[in-house]
Amino acid sequence: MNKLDSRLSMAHFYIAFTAIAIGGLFGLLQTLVRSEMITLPSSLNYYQILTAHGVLMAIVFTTFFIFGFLYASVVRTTGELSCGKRRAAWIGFWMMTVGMVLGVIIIMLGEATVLYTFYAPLEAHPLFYIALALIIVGTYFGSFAIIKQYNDWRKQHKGEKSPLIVFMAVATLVLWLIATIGVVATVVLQFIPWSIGWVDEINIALSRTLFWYFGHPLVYFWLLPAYMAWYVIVPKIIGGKIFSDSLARLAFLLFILFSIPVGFHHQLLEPGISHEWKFIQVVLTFAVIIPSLMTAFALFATFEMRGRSLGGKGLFGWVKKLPWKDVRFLAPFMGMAIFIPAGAGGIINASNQMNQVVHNTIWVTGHFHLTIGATVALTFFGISYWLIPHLKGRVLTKQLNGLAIYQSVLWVVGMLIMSGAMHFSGLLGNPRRTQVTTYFDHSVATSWGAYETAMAVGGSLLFISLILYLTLMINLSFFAPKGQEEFPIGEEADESIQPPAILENWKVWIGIAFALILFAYTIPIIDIIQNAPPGSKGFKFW
Ligand code: HAS
Ligand code: CU
Repeated sequence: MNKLDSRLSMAHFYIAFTAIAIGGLFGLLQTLVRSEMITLPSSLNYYQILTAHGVLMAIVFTTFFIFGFLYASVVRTTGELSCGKRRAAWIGFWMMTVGMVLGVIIIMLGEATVLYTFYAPLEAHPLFYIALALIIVGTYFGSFAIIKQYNDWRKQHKGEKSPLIVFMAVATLVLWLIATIGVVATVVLQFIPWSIGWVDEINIALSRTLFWYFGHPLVYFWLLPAYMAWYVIVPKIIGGKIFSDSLARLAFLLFILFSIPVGFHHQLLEPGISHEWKFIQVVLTFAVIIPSLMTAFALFATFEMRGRSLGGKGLFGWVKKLPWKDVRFLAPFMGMAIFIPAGAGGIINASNQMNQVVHNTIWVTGHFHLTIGATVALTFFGISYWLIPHLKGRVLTKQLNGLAIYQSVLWVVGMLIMSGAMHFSGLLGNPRRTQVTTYFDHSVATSWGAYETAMAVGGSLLFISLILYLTLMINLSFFAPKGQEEFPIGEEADESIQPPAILENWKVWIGIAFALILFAYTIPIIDIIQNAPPGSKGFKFW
C-alpha cells in the first residue's frame, strides 16, 4: 500500500490506541472502586471516569479504529485514494481528533459528568455537545471519501460486481449516515441550545428517543467491521473460501433495513411511548437477529468446508484442522464463540417481560462487555495483528504471534470473569451506573459484594492484557523486523456466481430503510412532541 494511504490509516490507529489506553485504565479503576478496594482521589469522581471510560472506549476507540480499517480495506481492493478524497479524509480525521480532545478535556474538568449516553436531564457544558458534533461531522468527511471511491470504481468497472469488502464498507457507512441523523438532531436542536441557555427546558422523552434511534444502529456500526473481517479476511487466513458472496451482501443490507427502527428496545421501561409501538419495534428487533444468524451459518460452513478439505472426518473432526495457533484466526474466533451467549443475552434484553428484570441492572453492562468489549474488541485485536505490520512494512514474527495469543486468551478470561459476574449480580438486582450501594445492608444487596470482587479480578486481568496489547502494537509499529505482512482477502467458493444486481441497487434498500423508519417512528414521535409533559431544566449532580 502506498505510504500516504498507510499514514492515513495509521493516524487513526494511533488515536484509537491512545483512547483504549486511557479508557482501559479508567475501566480498571471503576472495578476497584465498585468493589471498595480503593477510593478515588478527591480530584476524580466515579461518574466522571465512568463517562470518560464510555466515551473513550465506545465512541473514540471504535470510530477511529473502524475508519482506519475501512480506509485500508478500500485502498487494498480499489487502489489508492485521489488527492481530493485523501484531503477529505484528513479533514475528517482532524475534526474527529479535535472533537475527541475537547470532549476529554471537558470531562476531565468535571464539566460533563453525564455518562456516554448523555441522558437529559443530566446537563453538560455546551462544549461537550459541540465536541460530539465535531466527531460526527468529521466522520461525514471520511464517509464521503470512501463512498466516492466506491462510486468511481463502479463507473470504471461497469457490469462487474464490486469487491465484497468495499461493498460492506459502504453498507456500514450508509447505516452510520442514516443513524446519525437522530443524534445530530438531538444534539443540535435540543442539547446545544439548552446547555447554552437559549432555552430553559428540554423534552426528555424526545431526546432519548432520538438518541436511541442512533444508539442501537451504533452497535452495528461497531459490529459490521468485525463481520467484514469474519466474512472476507478470516476465510483467507484459514486457507478456505467465502461461503457465499451474495449471502454476505444480503446480511449487510438487512442490517441497513432493520437496525434503525428498533431503538425502543432501550426504552421499554420508559413512560410516554405507547405499548403498541414498543411491540412493533420489538418485532423489528427480532428481525435484526436474522442477519447475525445468517452470519453464524455462513461461518460454520466456511470452517467446516476448510476442515474437511484438510481431511477432517466425522461430525466434528474438521474442528481440529483449523489453525488454532495463528492469532489472526484465534482472536476473532474467540470473539465469534463469545457472540453466541452474548447474542442470546441480547435476545433476552429485547424480550419485553424479561427486560423488566434486567433493565438498568449491571446485567446490561455485562451484555455489552461481551458484545463490544469481547466479540468486537477481539476481532479488532485480530485485525491489528496483521494490519499494523502490513501498513508499517514489518512482520508478526512467531514469537510475537505467541505473545499475541497469550494476550487474546487473557482478554477472554478477564472478560468472561467480569461479564459473568455482571450478568449474575444483575439478576440479583445490582444496579448499573452506581458507585456503591447496599440499600441499608439489605441481604440481597450485600450478596453483590462477592460478584464485585470478581469484576475487579476480571478487570485487572483485562488491564494486564491491555498493557500487553499496547506493547505489541508499539512493537509492531516501530520495532518488529522489517518485511511484508499480507493483507488477507478471501475469495468466494464458486467465483462464477454473480450476485443478483438488485443487491447493489442502493436506492431500493435505502428507500425501504426509510419506509420502515417512518413507519416505526412517525406516530410515536408526533405523540411525544404533542403530549409532552413540561420540559425539564438541567441537573448537574457531580
Ligand atoms: Fe445489545 C443494550 C439487544 C447485539 C451493544 N447492547 C446494549 C448496550 C450496548 C449493546 C452497548 O433489546 C447498552 C446501551 C446502554 O448503555 O444502555 N443487542 C440486543 C440484540 C442484539 C444485540 C437483540 N448489542 C449487540 C451488539 C452490541 C450491543 C452486537 C455491540 C457490538 N442490547 C439489546 C437490548 C438492550 C441492549 C434490548 C437494552 C437493554 C436495556 O434494558 O437497557 C442482537 O443483535 C444479537 C444477535 C446475535 C446473535 C448471535 C449470532 C452468533 C454469531 C457467532 C457465530 C459463531 C461461530 C463460531 C461461527 C443471535 C454470529 C463457532 C464457535 C463455537 C465454539 C461453536
Ligand atoms: Cu439496541
